[in-house]
Amino acid sequence: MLKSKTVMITGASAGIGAACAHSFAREGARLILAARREERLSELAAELKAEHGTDCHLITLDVRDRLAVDAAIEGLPAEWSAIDVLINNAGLSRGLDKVQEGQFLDWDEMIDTNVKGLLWMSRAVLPGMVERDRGHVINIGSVAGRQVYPGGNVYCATKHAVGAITQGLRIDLLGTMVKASSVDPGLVETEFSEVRFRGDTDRAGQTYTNFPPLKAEDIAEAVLFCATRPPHVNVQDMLIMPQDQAAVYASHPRGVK
Ligand code: NDP
Ligand code: 8X3
Repeated sequence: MLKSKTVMITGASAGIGAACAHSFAREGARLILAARREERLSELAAELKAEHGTDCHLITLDVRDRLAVDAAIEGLPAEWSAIDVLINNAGLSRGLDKVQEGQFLDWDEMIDTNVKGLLWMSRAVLPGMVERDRGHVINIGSVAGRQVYPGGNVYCATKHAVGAITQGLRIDLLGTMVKASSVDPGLVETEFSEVRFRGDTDRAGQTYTNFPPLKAEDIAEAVLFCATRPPHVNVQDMLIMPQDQAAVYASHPRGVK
């Protein structure tokens, strides 16, 4: 079903994005991989070529830069320009400050990446999908888009926005065969917490010691499931949690061996 389909993944240099690249490559897709860390993308593309013979087109891109996003999509070589699936995965959190103590630059970074970056990407790619009357935008939301936890304020707000944008997209795309989905993970062990705590690996590591977290591959397989339904089926949203995490503030402290 994905053989020779063109799939674009933002934030492909790590975590869930890189895992999606592996899953979609395994199924025969050709990949447009975007992120800021060029070297990581090159390493990933070399791995995918060796493992699956995957053709990759790499774009060094900061999704916060609207003009760069437009230029990247407009500048795609003809053989890469008809994107079948866009996975809006690039995202991050910064800190766990209370609003009354919040850092303006952290707020800017989360809102500009998680909300505006996702919108710039969608706005650039969707007209082509609508014109071709096929395509699929899959947004990586979060359980943080359904609940709010202490210190989560702005990050949770950005993920609530992702949920609203996906619902809005579904309505806007009615009458076309273009799909929109939101895949919302609970706790996944990636570089996410290292970024949130600005390289404090000890603190980041603590995030994943209470119970076995999800793996990036678990989410990649869910994204793949969404992307491989028949044309009349649109998985609108999907919440995937670790077995021991029932809600952002309700988990079972089983520990991790
Ligand atoms: P990682 O930190 O491992 O990966 C984040 C990816 O986003 C990196 O590839 C990074 O690439 C990219 N990225 C960040 N900012 C930008 C930017 N401005 N422009 C382009 N790319 C950017 O985290 P995850 O894999 O966990 O996160 C992926 C998504 O999953 C995020 O949207 C996150 O909110 C969401 N999520 C994560 C959960 C978790 O527990 N880990 C749970 C629920 C949702 P680079 O730095 O090279 O640009
Ligand atoms: C990331 C999951 O619960 O750490 O979206 O915010 S959480």
